[in-house]
Amino acid sequence: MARKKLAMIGSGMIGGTLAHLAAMKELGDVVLFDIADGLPQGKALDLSQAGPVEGFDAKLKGTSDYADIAGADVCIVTAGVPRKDGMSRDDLLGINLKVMKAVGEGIKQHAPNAFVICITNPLDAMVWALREFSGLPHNMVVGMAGVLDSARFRHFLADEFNVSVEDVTAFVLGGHGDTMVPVVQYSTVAGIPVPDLVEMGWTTQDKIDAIVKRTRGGGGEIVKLLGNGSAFYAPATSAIAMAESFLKDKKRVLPAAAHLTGQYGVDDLYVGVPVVIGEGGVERIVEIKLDAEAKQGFQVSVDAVKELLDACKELDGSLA
Ligand code: A3D
Repeated sequence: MARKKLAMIGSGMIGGTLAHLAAMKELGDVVLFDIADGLPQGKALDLSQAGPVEGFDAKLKGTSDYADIAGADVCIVTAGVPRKDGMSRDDLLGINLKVMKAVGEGIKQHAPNAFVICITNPLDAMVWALREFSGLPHNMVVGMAGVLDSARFRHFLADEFNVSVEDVTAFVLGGHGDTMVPVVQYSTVAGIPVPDLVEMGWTTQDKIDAIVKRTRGGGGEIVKLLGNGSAFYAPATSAIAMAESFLKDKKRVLPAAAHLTGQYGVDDLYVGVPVVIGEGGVERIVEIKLDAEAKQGFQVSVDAVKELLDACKELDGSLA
């Protein structure tokens, strides 16, 4: 069986970590693409030299030529500029929209059958624009945010309850940003919903509210600490989980920014919802029942995404 091929479009902090994880997991051969000359080549060579130590067999190639991504099974897009302290994700819009155009055209030409995972911020707008520029089917283009946001929520909950992260599940819906909606009613410890755990005296509502707030600001907290750049380990791991579900047809149920066509009352927007990812890309959108509070939060989030799309359409007439 031929090895799979993964193309990391953008070889910065997340791109390099993605390549490292993909190689360590032997998901396939890896192409690191970037416009910064030398960076993808340097990282590819460095990672290749980790192979003999770790014992992974993956060919890694660094390039600035889109022709090298030809035939990729998966493309993970981090190309663009990350958020700096004091900068909102939305400030990135103008710069990264142009990057999505170049990347979308590159994928369209060289890897039109790939499953494409977008990470570039502002996520929900960039994944929509990338899909438009690439012309790929909607089910083959998805945004990574929910796996990361729910991992942050799970980490904080596991810490609070002093239990294994493995036994904590959490759902975060809506756009990636300050309006995301961590859904407490669907978050559990070994199947026990968090509201029941509050009743059982495991924690207090105030503490859960504080965790929800910290989850929403999870990206910003790390940006502030790092001082230069944004989170990269957990974002990369999250995208690799999505890629793996596609490559191995695992059919995992993961929160992701998916194209909605009427689900949750939303049409032609990418918003974070639970989806099934398998060999067919996004194979199913899971429409869960939300309580009134989550519904309202979801709507605020959807409105924020809509606003960003309007801004994109204004910036690039071809998207209108
Ligand atoms: P960084 O280390 O700066 O890497 C970005 C790379 O993109 C750089 O190496 C650039 O040279 C490269 N690049 C710029 N323009 C192009 C282009 N036209 N074609 C190819 N490559 C290009 O950033 P990072 O890896 O830390 O973050 C990447 C993106 O992910 C940023 O937009 C972040 O805001 C975003 N991000 C999203 C999440 C989500 O949860 C959605 C989390 C963390 C970061």
